[in-house]
Amino acid sequence: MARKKVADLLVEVLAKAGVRQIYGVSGDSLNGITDSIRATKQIQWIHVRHEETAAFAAGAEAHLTGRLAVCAGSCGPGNLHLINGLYDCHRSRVPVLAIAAQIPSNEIGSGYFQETHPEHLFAQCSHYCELVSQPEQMPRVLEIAMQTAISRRGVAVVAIPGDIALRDAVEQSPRLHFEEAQSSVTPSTQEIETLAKLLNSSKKTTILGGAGCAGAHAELIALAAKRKAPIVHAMRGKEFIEYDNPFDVGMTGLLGFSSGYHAMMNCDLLLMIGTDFPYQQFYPKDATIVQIDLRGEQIGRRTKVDHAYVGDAKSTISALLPKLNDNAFDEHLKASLEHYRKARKGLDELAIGDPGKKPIHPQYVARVIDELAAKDAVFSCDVGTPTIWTARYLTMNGSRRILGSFNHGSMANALPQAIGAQVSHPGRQVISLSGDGGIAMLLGDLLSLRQLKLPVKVIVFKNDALAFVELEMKAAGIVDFGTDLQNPNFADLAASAGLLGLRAETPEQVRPMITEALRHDGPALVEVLVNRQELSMPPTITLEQVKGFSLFMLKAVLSGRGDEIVDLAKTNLFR
Ligand SMILES: Cc1ncc(C[n+]2csc(CCOP(=O)(O)OP(=O)(O)O)c2C)c(N)n1
Repeated sequence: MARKKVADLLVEVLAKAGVRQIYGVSGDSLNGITDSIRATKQIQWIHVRHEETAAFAAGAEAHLTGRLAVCAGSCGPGNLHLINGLYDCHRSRVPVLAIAAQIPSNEIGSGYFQETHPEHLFAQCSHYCELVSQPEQMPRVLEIAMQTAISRRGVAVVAIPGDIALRDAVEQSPRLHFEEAQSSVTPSTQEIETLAKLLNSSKKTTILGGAGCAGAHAELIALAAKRKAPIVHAMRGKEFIEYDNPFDVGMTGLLGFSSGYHAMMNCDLLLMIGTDFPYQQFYPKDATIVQIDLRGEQIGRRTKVDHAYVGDAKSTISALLPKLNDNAFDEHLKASLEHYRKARKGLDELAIGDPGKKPIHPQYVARVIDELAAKDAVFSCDVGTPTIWTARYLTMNGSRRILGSFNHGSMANALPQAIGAQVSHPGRQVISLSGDGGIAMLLGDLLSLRQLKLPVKVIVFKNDALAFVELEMKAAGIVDFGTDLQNPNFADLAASAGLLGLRAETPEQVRPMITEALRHDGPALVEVLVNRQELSMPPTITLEQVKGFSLFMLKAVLSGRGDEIVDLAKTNLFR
């Protein structure tokens, strides 16, 4: 019988921990590991075209399953390409292990071909990054890496030279045999008492919830019901908070709209739960601010905080609920809900498909996707305007999921994340809302959809621009520059890559084409020619920004581009 190699042991440990696929691009220093993967039936090698895709895909899998996902890159450039995707995984706090193959161990430090130092390179985007320099370290280093990624939620990297992977294993089997910890964290009884008193004495509480509210939907709603508190959510909280929620008043911040903004600004107590919502200017100045977070280091990073509690959302709210009184004052809630109704109406009015009107409103495209998508669809949205349309027009229901690059904010995330979603959830409908800039940035992996037989549906919002940046420039009073995209016909391009390729030029074509794509038994891409000038500005506009807009208009008129002026009156988001 062939002797077990370090690479075999590595694959065995991963398989035993439930890893079913590894995303990556092969290369000499990885050959030992890919060869062990080939030899096992338990783990599939998911061959993508760019390592960044591999990292994003692993991150998507980890986000959807809550379990460890794995990506790999060969030495030097191969693992450098992982970095941006790993930053995204790390900042989104999803457990991902990266296997960074390294040059031959006896060449390290000599400036050898493709030499880099992964321990330094990955330091900022991982909780743990170690080099395996002899077989005796395995599987211990790998197991520590896995434990760290899972327990601290984030990235761990194992750098392993190709020659070490091919050496005989010293230990013969995995060392760790325990289930993942399922502990809960609750503030002390005294703290819960104080928190209850605070809440009971507030008439106008607003809740701001984030991804930390996952799994605490019922508790959150019960809390809001008792305290008649409107609930604002951050983008990463959308999939966990928005559905079946009579207290929902939408979002604030750069993606949000006026009702979320005003609910936060008009409260006397802001209760932040499981959120690291980043924009300081959207926090109230005069309200008492209470923050509950599982991670103490997170508290007070964004705003002044008057009272802080370390605990998870579910157990903290559960402990709190019996101590809360019913709030007799419901004016704040009523006003916030009414505001939301109006804001929602305004948003809905922007999502119409005026017959014959070109270019098409992107909001309409998002609305149609929302209406046609499966009840348990997984959506991914590119950074840029697709994230805004996702925030505003995709409806959650507790089964649907959303993937994005909401903390790291990297372009080109949607297609790679859709790949990870579809690989790990073969039976589910996966839809990528892609920008034309975003899809082009990792275009090579459109080819992966056919090669890997993944029936992902890609909807390209084709506005021939880096439109979000263009909008930022306008808001800052800068004439837009460097944002034009000269695009191919993405539908033809997709067709030549073996996908169903469709192109919607009029609103009338949007629904039938998206329907056809969703029904298609295989990957499909629909490019929709959408309006480049669609306004997607934040809920309040500061004086500075108004000035910016006027300045932009002036400059645009002076440079003969008056026709491109954004029609501010078109939106009622600023009310
Ligand atoms: C890797 C990376 N490069 C640049 C940016 C800055 N950026 C943010 S959104 C955006 C435009 C995205 O364009 P596109 O995908 O076409 O979407 P649109 O906003 O036009 O709908 C850019 C360039 C970024 N976030 N990430």
